[in-house]
Amino acid sequence: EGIGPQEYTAIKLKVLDFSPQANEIVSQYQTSSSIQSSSTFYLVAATLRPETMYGQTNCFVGVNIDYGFFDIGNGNIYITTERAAKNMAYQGNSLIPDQVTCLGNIKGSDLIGSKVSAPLSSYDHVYVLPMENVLANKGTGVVTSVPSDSPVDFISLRDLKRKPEYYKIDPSWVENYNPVDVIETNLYGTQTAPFLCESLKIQSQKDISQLDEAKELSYKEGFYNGKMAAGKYKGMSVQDAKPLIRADLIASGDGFAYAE
Ligand code: A2H
Repeated sequence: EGIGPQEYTAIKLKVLDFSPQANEIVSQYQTSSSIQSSSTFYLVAATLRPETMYGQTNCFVGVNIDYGFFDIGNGNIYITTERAAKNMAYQGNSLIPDQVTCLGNIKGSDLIGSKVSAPLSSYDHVYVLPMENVLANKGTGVVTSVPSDSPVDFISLRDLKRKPEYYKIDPSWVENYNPVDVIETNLYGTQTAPFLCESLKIQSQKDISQLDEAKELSYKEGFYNGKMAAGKYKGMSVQDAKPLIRADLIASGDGFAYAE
């Protein structure tokens, strides 16, 4: 992954409705007064491509990953791994206290089916879904999914659409969610990830090495030769638009800088 820290943008996906399992767990913490009933919850995802946020179609968690409810003050609770919450607290961000308190825990599997609001997405709300390739020790352990520009996101969403019963999800959480046109490149058009997955004949989210190859190709072409095909900076090069969109997300309170 190169030398030096990765500069992520943390994206706050506000919880609109918890899944029934998550609701049960949160209710218990509220009954025992660990969590206040008036709290606002956010799943916090870490991305290296803030300029793609227009194309978010869902949020991915790992079913076996342990997440915590972290009190960041003012009735706001972030759902991330404990490791990420500790890192956030160290980073001198004035919006995050130096000490974040863990108010409770939840497994990724219990978050599946929760309804969240994804900043800048063209979808009004998106769902929390399972992905096998989410790493517990990278970023926040929460991945926001952009299937137009991320090959692993595209293939994982396609797996869920093809086998909803195997992944134990409701088909309505995926069936009307499709890749959006976000970035245009000369080589791949506006659907970079679907194009590369098709040409490399990637079968499923288990094809790790081909997914890595597709990730490299899409990242290079999108960053160096891409033009925005959506949003406020439509027509601008990705290289120029990326820092502007990141700054906008931070200014609106929908995102913050996160490094590791
Ligand atoms: B990226 P790097 Cl459109 N486990 O965001 C697995 N993957 C994770 C993760 C975790 N715990 N945390 C973050 N990620 C993903 C957008 C995106 C990303 C696009 C295209 C490529 C891309 C939408 N998903 O990543 O290993 C996140 O997905 C490829 C560069 O630190 C994050 O950015 O380089 C990226 O991996 C960080 O991966």
